[in-house]
Formats: sequence, C-alpha cells, structure tokens
Amino acid sequence: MGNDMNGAESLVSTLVSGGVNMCFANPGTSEMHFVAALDRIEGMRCVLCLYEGVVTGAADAYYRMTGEPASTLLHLGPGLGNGLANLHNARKARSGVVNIVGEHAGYHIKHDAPLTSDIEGVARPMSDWVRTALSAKTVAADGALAIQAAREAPGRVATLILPADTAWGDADGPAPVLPPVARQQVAGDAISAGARALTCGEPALLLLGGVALRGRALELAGQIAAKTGCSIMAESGVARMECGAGRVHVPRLPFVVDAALAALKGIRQLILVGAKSPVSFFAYPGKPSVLIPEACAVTKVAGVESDLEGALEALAAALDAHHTQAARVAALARPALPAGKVTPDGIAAVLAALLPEQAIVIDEAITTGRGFDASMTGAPPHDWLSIMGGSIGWGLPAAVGAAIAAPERKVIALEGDGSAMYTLQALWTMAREHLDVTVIVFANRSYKILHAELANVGAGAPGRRAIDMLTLDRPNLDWVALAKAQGVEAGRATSLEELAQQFKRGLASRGPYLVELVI
Ligand SMILES: Cc1ncc(C[n+]2csc(CCOP(=O)(O)OP(=O)(O)O)c2C)c(N)n1
Repeated sequence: MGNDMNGAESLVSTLVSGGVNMCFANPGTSEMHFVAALDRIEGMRCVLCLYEGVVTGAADAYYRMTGEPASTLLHLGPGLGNGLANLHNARKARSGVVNIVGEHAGYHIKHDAPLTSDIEGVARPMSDWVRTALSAKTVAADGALAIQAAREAPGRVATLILPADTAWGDADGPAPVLPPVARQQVAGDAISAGARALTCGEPALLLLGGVALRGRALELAGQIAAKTGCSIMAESGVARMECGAGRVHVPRLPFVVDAALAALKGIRQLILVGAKSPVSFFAYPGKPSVLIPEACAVTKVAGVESDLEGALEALAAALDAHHTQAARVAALARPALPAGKVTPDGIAAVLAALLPEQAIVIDEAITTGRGFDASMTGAPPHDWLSIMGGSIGWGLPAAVGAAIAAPERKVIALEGDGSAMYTLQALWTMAREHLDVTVIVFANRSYKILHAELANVGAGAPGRRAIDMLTLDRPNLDWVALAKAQGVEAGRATSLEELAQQFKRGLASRGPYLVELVI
C-alpha cells in the first residue's frame, strides 16, 4: 500500500502489525478517518461502547487477561475526560493501554471551536506517556512508540493524540514496533536480604502483588511459606489473582482498617514481592495511615515492574524451598446450596457451589463482597480481578473487556448497585457482542459503604438530608428493566434459593444475563 495510505491507515496498520488488534471505541468527527481505516485494514476488532468509561474499563480488563494492550478510540478532550476514572483504575492495575484521542486539525485549533481543549492537559494525570502527532508522515512512528510505552513493564497507559489532518494527510506506510523488553531481574542482594528476613526467626509475612499472584510464582510462594513458616498475603486489591482448588490460597489484606491492623498484628518482618507496604485507603481520625506495626522491618525484594517469578525462584533457591510441598494448597470443596434469607455468607456459598471452572470473577461487590475471599477457596480454579484504583464504575466495563479477551471462559461480574449505575451502558455492548457474562447486582438500594464511612471519619449521626445522599431509593432502580432495555436477559431474586436458580440460568446461557439480587 505504501504511499497510498493516509495517516490514519498507517497508524491502524502499525497497531495491527505491532500486535494491538483490539480497539474499544467511542468516536466522533475528528476520528472518522481512523474509523474508515478499520474497513480498509484487516486485523483490528473494533467494539463500540456507549460511554467512554466503558471503553477504558474494558481496555483495563482486556490487558489483565491477555497481557497485551488494547487501543481505545476517544473523542477529543471531553471524550478522554469521560474515560479518565477507569484510566485511573487501569493505571493503578498497571494495565497497558494505547489511547488514541482525536483532535482538531492543527490549523483549526486557533479558532477555539466548541470542542477545543487542552487534551494533553486532560491526558497527563492518568497517562504515563503522552504525545500529540505532528504530521501524517510521522503518526505511524508515534503509534509504534505508544505501543512500546504501553508494553513497558508492568504495563502503562500511553495516550497518542491524533489531529485530524495527521489522520487524513498522506503517509509513507506503517512503522515497525520494537519487541517488548523483558522484565528486569532482581539483584542478588535483594534476594539475600529477603532470605535473611524470612529466616531470622521473627514472625514474617510475604506480601504479594502484580503477577506474583499467578502460576508458578504462586506455587513458589507456597513452597517458601512451607519451608520458612512465614505467612503469605496479597494486597487488598488484586489486578488478577489465580484462586480456587489446586492453587496456593493467598488471603487478601482486608480493606477495613481495623481488620487490616488485626491481620498484620504481630508481624515483625514484611517481605515485599510485587507489593507495596500497606497503607489505609483513606485517613481516619485516630487511625494510622501505615498499617504495619511500628516494630516491623520491611524488605523490598522486588517491585511490581520486575521479574517476580524469577525473584521468587531465586528466593526459593536461596531458602532451599524448591523441594518442599507448597503450603496452603486448597482442595476442591464446594459448599451445599444454602437456602433462606439473603446474607453475604449465603451469597458466597451460592457462588462457591456453582462457580464454573476457569470463571473470571470481576469484583466490584463493595460491602456485600467483603467476606467472599475465604468462601471461594474450595471453588474450582478461577481468576479474581478487583477494582484497583477505588474509582467505582469499573466492573461492568471490565466484564466486557475480560469476556472479549477470554471468549471461552465464563465471566461473573459481582456488582454493587451504586457502582453498576456509573457505567451501565456496558450492558448494551455485552448484548451486541453476545458476551458470555453473568452479572449479579447486589441491590441493597444504598451506598452502604458510606453509611459506615460517615461514622468512621467521625462525621456524627446522619440526619435525613445526609441519609438521602447515601441511599438509592425513591425510586428504586429496576435492574431487570435496565438490563432488558439494553438487550440483556435478566431476572430478580429475593432469596438464596432464587439466587441459585437465577445464577444457574445465567451460567446456562452463552450470552449476557443479569440477576438483580434484592438485599
Ligand atoms: C468515581 C467515584 N465516585 C464516588 C466514589 C465514592 N464511593 C465509594 S463506594 C460508593 C458507593 C458504592 O455503592 P454500591 O456499589 O451500591 O456498594 P455498597 O456500598 O452498597 O456495598 C461511593 C459512592 C468512588 N469511590 N468513586
């Protein structure tokens, strides 16, 4: 094609040849040449999302499940702005994303047309790499750099701004993309320090994060625990953790400060592999920000960007743990289906009793899901993805991204009703793309977490006006209708028996199904 290409075609061609073949999109006029290029260049799957928060949340989970960045297509500053909350979550999850953001043609910007804004300024806080393309001749090379930036370990958000004239002007063809750089190996000193901390005789905790929560790395952590007697734990949010039967069970650090302090009590040696030393989500009067005991020493063996499996391999070798039977390997043990009134433990039992093998669980269950962790240990092997940046409205978009990334696996989205309302347009994309997702909405008609937070920050007993800011009643949301209106089959459950029945219905369908669980 060579000289017959315009800039947009050279960019799409670069993305596809560079391994980025998924685009979550919400386009406008300035992106029309990019959209047209999708018809002319083979190899890019493009999925329309009806709100930019769906675009960016889907890209986050797509990366978590494939290890490859998706591209987004967003409409100037406001379109990018609508997507920022989930880009923030993606960045905290260390997900690689290539944002393509349309911009006016260079000569048009001085006229301050309605959609003109400082796009780089909007992009910067939620991006690790930002560039505005300068010409149609160089936009392909910019695209190649964006892919390289997104792939930089552990995964980064790269934003390429595409002025319309760089899209429609003549290009020279695609640009080559360099292969990803391998993760950096951890230095011997850090391994020795970790081994010393684990064997000094004091109560030790191996805290895991990032890709240390998967595959061989998990097994090695279990062997190290068995050999040294240390505890193992994961950070409170996990980008993607392999859980369930046959895997080393790694409990997550609790979200609630008092529970986290209790879990860390007595620890004298904290050893970090892909995790940060834990701090509380918020500051609360009279409670510490730092969650480890004062007398606890911290040894950072490996940052989240390094070769975590290699680090655990070296640590296991230094401890002679390789031949040990891994500790805490969970056996398959499904609970019996419970009956009666809906309680968080009852919900967890229904999930554990019915969860399909290799399910991908998207966890935005907020208060309802706090105890799910322990109950799911004996369920068949599955992956657990949490919201990583605390910006709610992530779960339904993430379910879209995960289902597209792993079409052979069932996706289960566990959603607080408040959280689900932020980005419910994701349901339409699930229907349009026939995605194999079962959504359970925990309809407690409340921002329940904030009732407790009001007390936790010492704001006193709430009056009627404050309570109105924390409740989702008057009117109650009709989730069955909200789903059906977007083409997603749905049903309501008001007891644990009905939940089991509805969940089974969702699991039996090969497309999207939503269960409204009234709590
Ligand atoms: C973007 C964003 N806006 C607001 C908040 C504050 N916030 C945290 S949790 C929450 C309510 C969650 O409600 P729901 O999903 O129904 O879960 P529940 O608390 O009822 O378990 C809100 C508003 C946030 N974290 N992120």
